[in-house]
Amino acid sequence: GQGIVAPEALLITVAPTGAETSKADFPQLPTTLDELVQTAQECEAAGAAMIHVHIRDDEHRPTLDLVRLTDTVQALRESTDLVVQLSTGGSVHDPLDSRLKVLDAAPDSCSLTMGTTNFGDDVFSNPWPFVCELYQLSQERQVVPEFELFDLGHVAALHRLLDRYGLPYGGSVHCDLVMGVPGGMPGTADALVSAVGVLPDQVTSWSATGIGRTTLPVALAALSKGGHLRVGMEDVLSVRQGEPVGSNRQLVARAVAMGEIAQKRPMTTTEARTLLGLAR
Ligand code: KMH
Ligand code: ZN
Repeated sequence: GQGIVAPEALLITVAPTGAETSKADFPQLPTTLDELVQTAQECEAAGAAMIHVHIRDDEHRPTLDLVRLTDTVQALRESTDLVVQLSTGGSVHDPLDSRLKVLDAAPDSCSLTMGTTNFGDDVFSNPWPFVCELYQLSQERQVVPEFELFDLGHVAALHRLLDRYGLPYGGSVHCDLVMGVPGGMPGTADALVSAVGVLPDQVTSWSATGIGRTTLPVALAALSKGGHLRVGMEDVLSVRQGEPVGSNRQLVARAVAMGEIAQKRPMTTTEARTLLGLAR
């Protein structure tokens, strides 16, 4: 009969830190392990189900130090039920071999960017042989990749990767459209619709995030196209013009509110594991 349809579940991923913003410029940025754990707990309580992690050293500089990464994965597992995704993107200065070693920290998931992109005044380097090596390593180590798509060419590369090497560990294919990076695809509804329209058939879920002022147009377009959301201080530092983000929890809460308007409820961590093909 007629009635209220149960809301669909919305995966909210929080990317609380990133590698680009300095602690000096933005003291609210979680850079220590304690701050990260507290942020993770707050964001889980607010409705996030996955965390995309970049870590910092004692001077708050981005690092891919393996001991720290391993400790971070363990601390997040002990203090939350979030799906733990480590960034293999690191910062634009990290060498490719350190980025491959991230998988030694045995996260649930890892980011895997599908091609090189201009990144502001820098270059975020992801040569095809590196993409293939990282992908095969993720299959071997049983880590679920999240394919980061900064450009339409990255979507073409994902077709090529899946055709050549088959499905990821777990059998699900989850992508994240990273839009509005200066040098990547624009953070607009038109670009999102174009990219989503040509995703490989194997894709089982996708999220989107818009950098900076593109965050809201991208989130609204993603919701209307049936996508999931990534939010956090890695991607945006203002909630509106002139108002700095106070906490990652605030951005997760806003994503939950947008989802509610779209009649979607935040996905639980257990549902997220099922979605991503993570046995646990
Ligand atoms: N920090 C950027 C250069 C990822 O985490 O995989 C790359 C990045 C993507 O943030
Ligand atoms: Zn990242």
